[in-house]
Amino acid sequence: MTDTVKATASDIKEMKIRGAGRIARAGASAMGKFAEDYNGGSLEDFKKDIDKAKKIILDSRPTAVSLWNGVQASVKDVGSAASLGEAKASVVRNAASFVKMSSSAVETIAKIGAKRVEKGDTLLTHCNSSAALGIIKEAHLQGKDIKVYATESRPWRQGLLTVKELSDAGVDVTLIIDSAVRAVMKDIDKVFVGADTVTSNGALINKVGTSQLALAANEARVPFSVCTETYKFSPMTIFGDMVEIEERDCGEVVKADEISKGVKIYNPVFDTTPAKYIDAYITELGVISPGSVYDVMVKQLGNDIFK
Ligand code: RUB
Repeated sequence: MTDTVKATASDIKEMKIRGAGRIARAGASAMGKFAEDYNGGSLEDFKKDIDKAKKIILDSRPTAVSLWNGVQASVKDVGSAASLGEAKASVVRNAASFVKMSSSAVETIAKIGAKRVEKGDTLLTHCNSSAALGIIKEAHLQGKDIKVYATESRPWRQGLLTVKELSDAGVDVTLIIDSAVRAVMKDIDKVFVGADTVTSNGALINKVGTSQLALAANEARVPFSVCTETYKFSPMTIFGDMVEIEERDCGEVVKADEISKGVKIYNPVFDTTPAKYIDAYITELGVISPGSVYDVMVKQLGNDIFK
């Protein structure tokens, strides 16, 4: 197996590469590099080896379907290739086109979403989502004079990346601890978060804490929008598959010497926000309701999926 595949999987597992869009692009790029460097003998060997490479990448993080979709998009033509050369070329081509499509989707979402931000708005975001931050930075560039509250996002504290990115861009940003969300909600006009996976019934799986933020927004009648590329829509959920919520090591929450022996620690890193708390999905295809997610999925996959 190439070093790139193993190194990418390890970087994703250890969160050196993180965020649903980034891991999808990294996974696709690793598949492209694997195909480019492949010097095995036959098409049959390549098919077996690329399946192994795919598994290594997909096993790195279980929740974000973007990773699955990025890898799958890269290998989709291997099965129908007539020669080894054709199979390799298809993976290189498809991986590059996924990466290009993914980056351009984030730019389109920024343009579409910025229209939903009004002059003087105070926004709230959670964790570190490139799709959500794209919208916020675009609104700022358009001179909308916004303020942003960003959650710390324990235990990895991705909120520190968010406040750096926003303050570097010149945005007026305030860091809050995760439990301060309800305390600041009275000052918030709109919430923008990202997505790891979106299910066929319009529910959102995103960084743990997103669902309580959505509840607080709902109680205060603050619009809650999810900023997401449509490759974070999970086709498997149409067929009833559940989304696995990743649990990470308890050492990420607290050091062993900070806590009494025998105390259990539970560290789920994502949670599920039901569709009823979501006002809009802001995607590269436009602003859609949670109830339209299924239709978009089926349109993208084609009706053949039911055969
Ligand atoms: C990141 C997270 C982000 C989504 C969307 O979690 O939950 O909100 O991945 O990000 P983690 P993006 O840090 O555990 O990967 O919009 O960049 O794809």
